Amino acid sequence: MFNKRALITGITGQDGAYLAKFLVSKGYKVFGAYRRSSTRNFWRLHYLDVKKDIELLPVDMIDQTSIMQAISSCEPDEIYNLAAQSFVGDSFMEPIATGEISGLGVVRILDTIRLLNPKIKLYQASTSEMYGNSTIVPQNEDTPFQPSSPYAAAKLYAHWVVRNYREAYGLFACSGILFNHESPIRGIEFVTKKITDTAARIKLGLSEKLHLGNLEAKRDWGFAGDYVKAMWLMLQQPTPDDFVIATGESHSVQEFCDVAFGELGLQAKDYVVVDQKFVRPRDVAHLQGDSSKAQRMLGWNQKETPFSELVRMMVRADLEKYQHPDRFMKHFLKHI
Ligand code: NAP
Ligand code: G4F
Repeated sequence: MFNKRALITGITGQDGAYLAKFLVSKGYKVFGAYRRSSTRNFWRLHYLDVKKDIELLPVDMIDQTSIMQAISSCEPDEIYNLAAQSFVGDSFMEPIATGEISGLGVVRILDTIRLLNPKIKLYQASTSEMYGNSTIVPQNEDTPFQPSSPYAAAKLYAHWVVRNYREAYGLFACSGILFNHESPIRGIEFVTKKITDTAARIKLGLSEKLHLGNLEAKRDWGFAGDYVKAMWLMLQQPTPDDFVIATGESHSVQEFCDVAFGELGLQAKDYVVVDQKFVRPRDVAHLQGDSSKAQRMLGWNQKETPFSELVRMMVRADLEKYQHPDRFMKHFLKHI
């Protein structure tokens, strides 16, 4: 009936929702691992209309027992470890929690796989943040890592441990080194969503200014919907390996603002204010990825959603959210 069984950790996050949608479309039985909280948090799954198609399992990445129980009960062929404390800014304020969740979390999964069923394939969500302030641009799989935040250091530990379990125990474990990817359901704390959300509010007279930190930082921004396909492709290969996933283009935060406000017929310079509160103790200046290995070996297409289309998609979704709050609120109301 179902082709395969997949367990996704971080199901309530941006990538969890897009990956669930993608795997369901491929005929998978999808299990979603979520952490218990006082308020239910499944709005992204409703937004993409996929909540009805998945089975939810309670898992906290700092709790080995919950991980073991979930994996032994759903018997997955593939596990996608997307759960993380994923906000770089907060990792400076919560370095230990970040290390536990984003670093050690995957070891708990790897050991469960090793002891329970070494045939289970694992995808680990590695990140371009691991390159830090590398002077080499663009970055590929051979570029040396220079993590510049507690988040990046935790993810680099996870990255190496995945590789170590692959070599030491022969597990089918892959890391995707994904560059920034965004969407209409991106978390509001990330700069792209903060820009498109505030620009839409300004357009409608609901806000006056947009307060940001470092406007010079450059990122390689792609669309999350395109990137989850690469995660799946990695686990369909004959041998496990690590791959960079990126568009190959970078833009500054300032440029993102210009395109987003321009989309609404406004000029960013009239609204953007630099606020030291949003400048990090140490920032990463320029990330731009070279995904030629993934294009060659996975057949992944880096050009599917161009930068301008991504910004437009996000701005339009935010405008619609404030113009028709009832349509957006229904995703929250569904699970109350
Ligand atoms: P996200 O929206 O922040 O989602 C993170 C997910 O992790 C959420 O479901 C969150 O649950 C869950 N989580 C956090 N702490 C947990 C814990 N202790 N136990 C169980 N679950 C926990 O992140 P994303 O953008 O989808 O990214 C997915 C993964 O890719 C992350 O590992 C991220 O670090 C990595 N990554 C992202 C990007 C990017 O640009 N998006 C680039 C490279 C790598 P709650 O909803 O309960 O908080
Ligand atoms: O949107 P950001 O917070 O993303 P960042 O730090 O690049 O991290 C994201 O991408 C990583 C992949 O490279 C992921 F691993 C990670 O989980 C996350 O998804 O910040 C982007 C840039 C930074 O240089 C930041 O300093 O924007 C700059 N920025 C300027 N003003 C701001 C702001 N960032 C945020 N979040 N908020 C601001 O007001």
